[in-house]
This record gives sequence, structure tokens and C-alpha cells, in this order.
Amino acid sequence: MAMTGVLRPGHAQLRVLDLGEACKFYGDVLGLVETGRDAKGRVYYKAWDERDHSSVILREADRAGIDFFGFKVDSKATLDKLDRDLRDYGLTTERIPAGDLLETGERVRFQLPSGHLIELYAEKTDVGNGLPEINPGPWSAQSEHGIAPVRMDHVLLYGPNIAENKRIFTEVLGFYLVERVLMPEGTPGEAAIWLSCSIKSHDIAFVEHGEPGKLHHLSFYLDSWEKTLRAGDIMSMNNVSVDIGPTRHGITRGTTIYAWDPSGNRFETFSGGYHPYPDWKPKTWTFENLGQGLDFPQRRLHDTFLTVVT
Ligand code: M3P
Ligand code: FE
Repeated sequence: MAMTGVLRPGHAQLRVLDLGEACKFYGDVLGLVETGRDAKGRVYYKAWDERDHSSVILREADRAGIDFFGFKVDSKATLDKLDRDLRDYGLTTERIPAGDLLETGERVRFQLPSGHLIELYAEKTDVGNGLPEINPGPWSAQSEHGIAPVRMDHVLLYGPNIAENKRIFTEVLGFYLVERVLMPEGTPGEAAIWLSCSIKSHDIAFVEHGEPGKLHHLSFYLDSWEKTLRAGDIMSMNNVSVDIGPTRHGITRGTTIYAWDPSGNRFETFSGGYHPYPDWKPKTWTFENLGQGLDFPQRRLHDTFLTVVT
């Protein structure tokens, strides 16, 4: 499959309540690599095996949550085309100049009907993954520090009008629907959707929710179930507040832990899952079986899943 258009999730800017405490958590417990600080006081991180300058940006604020989520596209021509396509579709877009985020080119930003700000950009400086480009080893000191995910993988967002979000992602941005949860029996429509622009089980997902612009979790990929268990060990050793797991999602089949950062932003460390292709039919779950979708072995719809967001 040729990877064109939107390539992948690139960056998320999170709001944290206490920057010093957040940096200890993201740097030493989650084990991301700090790559910069800017004049606005924001702190930039990447996961060890990512090449681009940064994927997680922290901003101190008086409430937690997500400011925006950005996707990298394959070229400046694609950025201009998608900007035009979004405007032709009826959305308002904004251009944010290169350099506003460290080592990042011009961004095209728009607001989803669910209230979230989404960005597209074509350029971010490749700073490498700490391994040589010639004859690299499989890991480095960076990959052993803290939980040390391989990459920032996806986000799950809560807000209204997710049917309209789905149209924008599938009809304008080239994503496809991988899995969905129907509304409770008797109510039409979808309660949740998982969308992919790649052969990952999802690059972004949405749950229908009354309040706009909410973050359910930002997710980080690990390359084995063993590493997910090790992440759980590190969480416990550091008194991290754990929500669910280690367990397996029925939806996407990922093996997972949901937990909270010190500001109350939920994050996920997961491994596994399956690799869909764009011509596959979406899988459908009934709302009545959402407990299995969320936590397959326990078949339990943990009440925090539908209620705790930032
Ligand atoms: C994920 C994932 C639910 C499944 C969630 C799945 C809500 O967060 O990363 O696969 O049932
Ligand atoms: Fe997830």
C-alpha cells in the first residue's frame, strides 16, 4: 500500500497543571526524550524510536486536557491540497506560521464539529532516534529509560457530532472506518468510531459525548505484551494512578493499560492489535457489548470509561 496524503499522527499539545511535576512524569516515568523548550514555556518530547523532533508538547495551564492534535502529511503540495479540500467542504482553516512550534513547518488548523482542534503539517525536523543510520543496533539507552514507548500512536477524543467528524476524516482526509460501537438498542447512529489513515487499527478515535473538545486518552505504543506488563510495574513503582489493565481490548485487540498523568490526563500504553487494510469492512460492536470491547477478558464497562475525561 502506498502511503500518501495524511501519513500519521504527529503531535499532541497537552495542558498540564504543574509543569515541573509533569516533566518528571513524561521524562522519567513514561520515559519520553526531552527535545526542547520554547519562549512560551512549552516543553517538547519525542518517543525514543520516533525520528521527528517532537510528538508530545506540554503547556502549563489551569485545567488539563488537549489543545490540539496534529497529523503529518507527505508534502507541502498535499498540505495545500487538503487545506483547499477542507475549505471546499465548508470548514474554516487557519495557517499557523512555521516555527510557532519548534522545528515544525507551517500548520493548517481547523476545528472539528466535536470541538477539537486538528492540525496538518508537512515538515518537522528529523532528529533521528539516537541510533546510527549505518548498522544500527536494535535499542539504545533511550529505549530503556522509564516505560519508553516506541511512538505516540493515537488519541481518543470525546465530543458531540462524531458522525460529522467521520465524514471529514473519511471524505476529505482519506481515513477509513475500522471499528465502531452502535448506540444503545433503539437509538440510531454510532456511539464510538475508530479511524485509520494507515494499516494501524486506529490513528484517531471518537466517542459521542455532550461536552465538546474533551480528551479521553493519548496512547503510546510498546512492542510487546511483556513491555506492557513492565509498564504496569513502572506505574506501580511510581504510584501512578491506574484506570484499567493490564488487559486486552476487544475493539482493536490491543493489550493495554489506561492510567492518568499527574494532571489527570488519561494516557494508554499498549501493544499488539491487528493491522487492517482500507478495503476491509468495518467491525461493529453493540453498545450492550461495549464492556467486552473495552476489557475483553473481564467483559466490564468500567464506569470511568464513559465519565472521566479532561
Ligand atoms: C483503545 C485502543 C474501547 C476500546 C478502546 C480501544 C473503548 O483505546 O487503543 O485500542 O472499547
Ligand atoms: Fe487507545
